[in-house]
Amino acid sequence: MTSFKVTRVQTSPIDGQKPGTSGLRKKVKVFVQPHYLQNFVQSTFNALGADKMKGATLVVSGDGRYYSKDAIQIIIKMAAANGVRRIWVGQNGLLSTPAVSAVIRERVGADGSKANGAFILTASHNPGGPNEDFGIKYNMENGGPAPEGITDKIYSNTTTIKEYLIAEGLPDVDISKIGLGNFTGPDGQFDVDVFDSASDYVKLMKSIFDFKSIMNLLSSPKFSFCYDALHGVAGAYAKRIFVEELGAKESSLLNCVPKEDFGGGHPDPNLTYAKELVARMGLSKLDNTEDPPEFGAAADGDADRNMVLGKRLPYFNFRFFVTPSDSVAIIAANAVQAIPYFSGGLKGVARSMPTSAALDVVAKHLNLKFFEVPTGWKFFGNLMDAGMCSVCGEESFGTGSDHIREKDGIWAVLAWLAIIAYKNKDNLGGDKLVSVEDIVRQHWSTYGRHYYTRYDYENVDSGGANQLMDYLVKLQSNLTEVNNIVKGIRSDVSKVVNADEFEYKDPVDGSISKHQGIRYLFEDGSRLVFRLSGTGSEGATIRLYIEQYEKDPSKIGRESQDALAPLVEVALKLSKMQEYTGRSAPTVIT
Ligand code: VG1
Ligand code: CO
Repeated sequence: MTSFKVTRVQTSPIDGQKPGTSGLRKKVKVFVQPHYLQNFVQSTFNALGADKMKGATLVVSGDGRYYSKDAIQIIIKMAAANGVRRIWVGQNGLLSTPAVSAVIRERVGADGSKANGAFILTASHNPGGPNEDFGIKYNMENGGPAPEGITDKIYSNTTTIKEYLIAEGLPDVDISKIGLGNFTGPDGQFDVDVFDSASDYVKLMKSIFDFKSIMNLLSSPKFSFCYDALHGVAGAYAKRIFVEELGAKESSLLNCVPKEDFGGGHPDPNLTYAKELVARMGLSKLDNTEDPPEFGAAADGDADRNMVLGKRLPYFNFRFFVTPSDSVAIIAANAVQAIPYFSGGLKGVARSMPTSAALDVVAKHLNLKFFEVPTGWKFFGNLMDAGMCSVCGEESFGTGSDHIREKDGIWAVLAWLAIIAYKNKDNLGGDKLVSVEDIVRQHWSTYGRHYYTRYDYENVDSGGANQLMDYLVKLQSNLTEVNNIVKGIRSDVSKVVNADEFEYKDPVDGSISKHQGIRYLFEDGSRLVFRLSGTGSEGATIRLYIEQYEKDPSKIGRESQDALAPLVEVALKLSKMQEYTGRSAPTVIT
């Protein structure tokens, strides 16, 4: 057995290692600087405590982006030196973010061991490659992202760090082959277990959904399906689940080979970046090829996000887009009937603050506990651990449930397939499929429709972005002035009745999170929300969220950009967007 020694390497603090909404994300060029990754990893070990690390089992893997393989070898050596007993690595270093969460919660090692936490190597929906982004975050024993208490401690450790520990004499581990490697160090035995990236996750999905009913749907000549992994890690799971388990055609998969640079694309599943899927869903008739698929979906780099599209008639240039805010509401409304895991009822539902209130209306109708939390998945975990929440979601293409403690892109697609299968259960022999569009329109006619859009201004000057936010906060102290400005812009929008910065008190541990977004709330339920992104790696990104509720069934069928035009105009002028950012249009509209 190869043995290793522990070396203490002198280092000094590096600026800017504060974890954002979901871990530390920076350009690869920043991460490869001497000691950069090492400082962050040691600061994490120190934040968790040497006692906790001694004898621990940690998962290390990610979405396979550029620099992951080097980072995995460094983390293995540092873990060994910090007294960790076992490292679990998905084959080739690949594990989707939801699969990491599932592995922490479900996997049992050959010797009966369970994982204590994980380093997830991803910058999620940010592009990858030598000139793009890398990222790292730590997940806890419950499978969820480290809470703010821990990430604050990690950050403060990065500002005082003096040394890190690394194993000397430990060879690089071959992570391309499944198997166990044993080594010895000063603390005794150290193992590296390379395992199949998909099997634990596939097993979990099979325990949640009725795969047989989804298979029936997929094999029906009336149904057709398309999944775009945007060359992210979802591809590794899509093939196993949709093709091998559920019998979808191999040709249903687009961009399902994981690549270090996501094929040069931006692995963000929205109408702007998921270009191939969008084309397949809307433009096929132009090429005289087949009809567009009935159902299309996409994932982001680490497979925790999802976009759901349906066929829309006429095909020309159209597809039916399900807003993520509607998606979580529709899943919650149908979960008990369509998904065996929920057959005993839902414990409660939750959404992030900027997500539309579509879920609120479902919660009210079904008499469910309801929570509104700040942006980022870490806030849902406490509710789920306390048995208060079953289904939750964010407007940013994140949907999930208490089966794990991360959002789950493939789970969301399976949930939609389960709902379509359920709605068509007595109808697969009939003539017309109950389509994605039918399901959404039925939902709107029962619950009303939340028109919703998000404008992102990416990579704007940080100074201007901060000034805009400061201005909007200041304005909030005088609602009369706000309403004068609003009336001057458009006389046909309702009145602002409240304006604040969102603050959250966790009902489980009592912790308080302040400054979680600026809200302008209107009398008719409309909302404007402004936030600065916490996941970018350069400059600032301003997110503007615009929402309007419509209960009148005769008015729920409009195009959302038309319905929201007055509020959009108010939002842009009220915030002086162009003045502060120099931008006349957003980078992305969803
Ligand atoms: C964004 C989204 C947020 C999501 C986060 C991580 O954060 O708005 O809802 O939880 O990304 O998603 P921000 O701070 O940039 O708005 V993922 O899939 O990038 O880990
Ligand atoms: Co992601």
